Amino acid sequence: MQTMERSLLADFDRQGYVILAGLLPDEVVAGARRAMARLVDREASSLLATGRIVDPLPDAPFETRLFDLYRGRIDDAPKSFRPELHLAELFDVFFSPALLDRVEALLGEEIRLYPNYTARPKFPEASRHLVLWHQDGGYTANQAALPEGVNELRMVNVWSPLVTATEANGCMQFVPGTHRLGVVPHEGREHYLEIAPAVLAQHVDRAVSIELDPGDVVLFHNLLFHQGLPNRSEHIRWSLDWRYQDATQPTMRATIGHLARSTEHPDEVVRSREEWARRSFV
Ligand SMILES: O=C(O)CCC(=O)C(=O)O
Repeated sequence: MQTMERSLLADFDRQGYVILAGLLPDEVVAGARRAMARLVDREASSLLATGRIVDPLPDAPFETRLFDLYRGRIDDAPKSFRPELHLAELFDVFFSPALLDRVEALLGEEIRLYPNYTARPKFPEASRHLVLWHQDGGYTANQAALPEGVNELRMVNVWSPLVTATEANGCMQFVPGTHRLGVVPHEGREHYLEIAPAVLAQHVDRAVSIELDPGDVVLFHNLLFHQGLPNRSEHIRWSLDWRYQDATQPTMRATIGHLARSTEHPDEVVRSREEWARRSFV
């Protein structure tokens, strides 16, 4: 095993996350921002067509346009984009060879892009965009329903910003080491689940802020306690989050995702931007 892989595995195992600074090249980030800008264009066209706005603000900056379009009707704004992400440019993000090499070190050779990939335009001060302390496993796992021989879903979560993410605009926070606690109780809140307060209180003082630049990627365990801080800036905190899974396991969802690497089913692997754009959220 190479030194890079050894330290990746050791850090991931110890703290439950690893930051890969500058992993995505500038042109990949620029492509992803262009793709998101097209989604914003679509929102503007639909608002215009239904008479909800008179000015589609074509010259507003990427960092504020979607927010500006929904000013005064924030509750109607999209919280996230998901099926819309079959856009050619995002192939370079989700199927980045450098990223998949790291994921392969963690999960092995059979890798699925899990059917949970999301772009989040986190608006300033909007509670409906606030993701509370949770474990992804708290959403996915009905542990009792796991097939025989499967103790846990082997997954790696990925988060990467499309604008610089800081404490001020709502970067992620993690509590290192909490991936070792298993799935803890969660409670339903208005928009999302939240880790039960009595459990959270025992760990939250060790939270760290994950401030990242575009191109940086953080990999984290799907049982790690994490949240997005509130956005107290005047612009949108745009980010992408997605997950890979050991493709020999079931997704435990009605959707099956897309193969990213496979020696068992090489014909089913997504191989190009065109193919990614042709496929859909399944
Ligand atoms: O981007 C955020 O604020 C939250 C994202 C998240 O919870 C996740 O990626 O699992």
